[in-house]
Amino acid sequence: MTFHRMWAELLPIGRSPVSGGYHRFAWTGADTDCRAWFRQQAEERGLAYETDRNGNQWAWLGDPAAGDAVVTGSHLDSVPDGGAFDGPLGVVSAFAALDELRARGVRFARPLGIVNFGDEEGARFGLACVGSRLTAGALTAAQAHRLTDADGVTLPRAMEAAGHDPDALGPDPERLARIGAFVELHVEQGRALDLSGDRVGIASAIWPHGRWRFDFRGEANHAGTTRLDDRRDPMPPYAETVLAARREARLAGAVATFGKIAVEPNGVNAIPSLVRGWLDSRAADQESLDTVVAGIEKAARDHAAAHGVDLDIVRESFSPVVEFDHVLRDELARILGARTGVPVPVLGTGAGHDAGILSGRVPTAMLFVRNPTGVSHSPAEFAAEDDCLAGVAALADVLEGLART
Ligand code: HGY
Ligand code: MN
Ligand code: MN
Ligand code: MN
Repeated sequence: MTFHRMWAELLPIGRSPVSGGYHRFAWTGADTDCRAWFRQQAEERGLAYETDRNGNQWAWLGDPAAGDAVVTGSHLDSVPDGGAFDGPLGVVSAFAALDELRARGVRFARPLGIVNFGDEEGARFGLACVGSRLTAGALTAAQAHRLTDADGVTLPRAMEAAGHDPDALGPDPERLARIGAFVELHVEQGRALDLSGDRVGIASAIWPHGRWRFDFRGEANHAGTTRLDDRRDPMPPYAETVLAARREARLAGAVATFGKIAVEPNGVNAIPSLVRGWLDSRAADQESLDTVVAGIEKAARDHAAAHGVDLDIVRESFSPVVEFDHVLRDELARILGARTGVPVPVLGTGAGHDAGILSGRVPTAMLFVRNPTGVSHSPAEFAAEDDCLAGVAALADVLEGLART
């Protein structure tokens, strides 16, 4: 099946008819449909299919027990109203690259695996990269069991409802030990390749990043009858905190985003009792990130106190800086440079990936495919088909170079 046909099959799953954006949250119906698609791709190609204890899906050519496997893939879930490419491009390209290598008659000396990691975006349970974190031991089973969605459904119940037994969640060191190299192809989530005029690039590093929950608690009261001086309104200190986040991030050359908010009681004529905002912040280095978050926290506390509002700040997740494996990165650069005759650009990114989680355990690298708008986590996310096919060809060359007899 061609890249084009695979892409067309996935395209309608979980797409909003209104915005054209995707709503493929872990263990929902749309995610289940994507997972069924993955399994079908594996079986059509005669690959050995398995779901691991943490719900990640694998397709194998050759016996993974032989070890030193070359693995590629990404994720199929999305953020709320996400784009078509973030995640699926890496999975579709993996199958397409395998088809290309079979067409070239390449014989592999190492097992070749294709993976779909579960719940990369964390859109439903709040934590990103749940499948890879569990596998790498960066999230314990007990912590995973406590993850709950906005409707109060826990992760284990959601898995169960989607047909995955959650009893065995936990680290999977034997599986990781069988992987000799992991290469994730991903749409670029910025414009570096567009600006440099390249179709494909290699990742150098992922910025450290995290998510923090700010709970501003005040007192609900009537919007018409409560004098301004008598209010304990959590909305103004929240708003001041959003502005402080922008200021602090700019000062440090970092980024900070309040992109999700919950208000109680959420009535147009009621002063809120609670404003809960989630901060996502990222910086090129740990020190800058610490400075930004400390500055935002201080501003939030000062403004909350000035409004007689209580404040709790909880760090919900954190991912330290990732430097991808230098040996593997150089190998990718050599393989791709030999093919095209021009050096392949190497770039860093502020986006998190399963590759970042795995990189502490397995030699890991990433390929990026040009995104002319630079937009991601939005229906406007885009990559031209020619560039996607260039990505497939690059991935095929890399897999061939790594796994050939
Ligand atoms: O970077 C992110 O927000 C997610 O891990 N893709
Ligand atoms: Mn993403
Ligand atoms: Mn992604
Ligand atoms: Mn009334």
